[in-house]
Amino acid sequence: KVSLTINGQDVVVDKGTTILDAAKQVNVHIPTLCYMDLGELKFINKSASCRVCVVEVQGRPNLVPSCSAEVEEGMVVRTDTIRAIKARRTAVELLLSNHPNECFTCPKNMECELQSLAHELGVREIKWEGEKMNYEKDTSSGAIVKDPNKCIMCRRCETMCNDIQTCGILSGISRGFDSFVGPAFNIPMNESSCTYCGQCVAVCPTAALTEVNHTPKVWDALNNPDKHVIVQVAPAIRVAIGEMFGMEPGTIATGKLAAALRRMGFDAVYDTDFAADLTIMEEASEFVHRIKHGGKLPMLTSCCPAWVQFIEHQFPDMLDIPSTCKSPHIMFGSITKTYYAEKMGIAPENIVVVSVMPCIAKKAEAKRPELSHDENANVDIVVTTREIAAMMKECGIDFPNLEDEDFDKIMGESTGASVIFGTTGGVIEAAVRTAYEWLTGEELKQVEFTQLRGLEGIRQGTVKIGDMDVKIGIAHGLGNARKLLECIRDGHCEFQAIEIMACPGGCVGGGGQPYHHGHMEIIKKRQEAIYQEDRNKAKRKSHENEEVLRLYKEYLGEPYGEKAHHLLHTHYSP
Ligand code: HC1
Ligand code: SF4
Repeated sequence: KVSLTINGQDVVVDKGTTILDAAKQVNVHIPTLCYMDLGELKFINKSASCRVCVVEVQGRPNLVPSCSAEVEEGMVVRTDTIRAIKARRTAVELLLSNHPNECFTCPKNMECELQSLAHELGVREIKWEGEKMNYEKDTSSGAIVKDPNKCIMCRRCETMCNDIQTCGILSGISRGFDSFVGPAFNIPMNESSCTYCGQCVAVCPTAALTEVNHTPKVWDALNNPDKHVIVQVAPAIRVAIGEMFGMEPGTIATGKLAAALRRMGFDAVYDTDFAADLTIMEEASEFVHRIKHGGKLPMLTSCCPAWVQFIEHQFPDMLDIPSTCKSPHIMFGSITKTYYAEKMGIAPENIVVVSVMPCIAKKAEAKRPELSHDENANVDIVVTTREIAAMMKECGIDFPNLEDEDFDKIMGESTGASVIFGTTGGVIEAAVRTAYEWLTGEELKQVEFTQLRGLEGIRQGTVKIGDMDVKIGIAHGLGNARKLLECIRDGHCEFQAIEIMACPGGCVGGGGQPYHHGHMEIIKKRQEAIYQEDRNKAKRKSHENEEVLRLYKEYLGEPYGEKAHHLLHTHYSP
């Protein structure tokens, strides 16, 4: 243990603790900017490059960055001296001196950490007029916008991309005032091996990295009387969107979400969860088929598009393990423009499918040519949780006070199995609930497979199905995915089924979700809410979804049959 004083208060902490963490224990707040502590992910960005967290330590001539400096016995720290306060303000003023300072029109307005700091530190003027950068914005990916002019070199995105996701796309480019973070040689994002996971966007403090704004397309569709505009919402939206309206993280807002979307003027309000149940019908069938016919094992879930990009770029020799199932929201689009179009008597070309996703990679996924029929994309527009919430605010919707409503019929029913898609481990748990009953012919009484749950980066469990021990592996975050795949490729790990999600926590931690500013406990609360929503459901197995069963009976025929293959399955290319 080490004893020290901070602003005159005694504090005793473990050796190795930083001054910043020691200060938290006596409720002394020290502002930070480049610092990022990803809690359970056990990653800390403490490059100390921004100098916003400097404090005064008695006996030291220079101010000390509290995020990286460790406590020492007898240390006397002051965070509130004029010198420390002025130095912190100067650090922010310097950043602002060559920042575009177009806050009114910036996509990060009111969510920008640099802006909040300027407020918190009492910056009232920008004393220096530094040279501004004048780089082009990169929108090549159709998913992520990179605006180097707003990069403050905090390098949080680099930590995310390189250390956690192990994608290695982002690094420092150029020098001095002109420096920013981007792909090597500043090639366009779409020419890099970026997966569009959006985790760099999730941690960027400014608008140097944001999602491409697709809300104008949604407004246009909603205002076009010739278009029938259908919206679907992903499992992870309902447990996060409340945060955009000041509700507590982990608030379940399913009914309010349906009500708000209806008020916005969508012609039909649907749930991707319906399609998640449909996905399980196909994925569990494929799994049973692979087991019975000596097919390739392990089978890997395929609903995460960043993960699909990752395996295509990084493990092209393993493209026979992902399930061929399209992701649920793409299945939904495909069924909407065939089954629903026929049922409602609407021409598919007049239907616009809007997906509300917690994910940025879904924007790129929807553009994949193989995910369209007759040049009509299965899904037309993808907006994130943040984008749809912004639209609701523009519509003047008082989200927290809305009365709950249900999703529309025909494709709006869902089971608990589909809800848990939104968190790491959920897709495979949902698949097991169905595969168990199909393989054994017995009723599964205990539907919760707790050994598959949690936030450990890599988890494994064995599920007994009849006389078979099915070994299951789960990874979230692409760095963990890489480890799991390498282990399989090297022959050190043997699994029958694996689930991989690119984002920490799964979709609840997606790059399009309300900014969590690195607070992993928010992701944990969203995850708990997902499991609660599963418990709230009367039906908890996908193959009990009546609307899905009707879809097979009236239209698709057998699960994993010919028509299902044509509409619900895809392929991958290196
Ligand atoms: Fe997901 Fe999925 S769960 S990928 O994590 O399979 O984005 O929420 O919509 O498609 O259902 C995301 C979430 C989402 C799909 C489903
Ligand atoms: Fe890296 Fe993901 Fe950002 Fe692409 S989207 S640069 S892979 S963190």
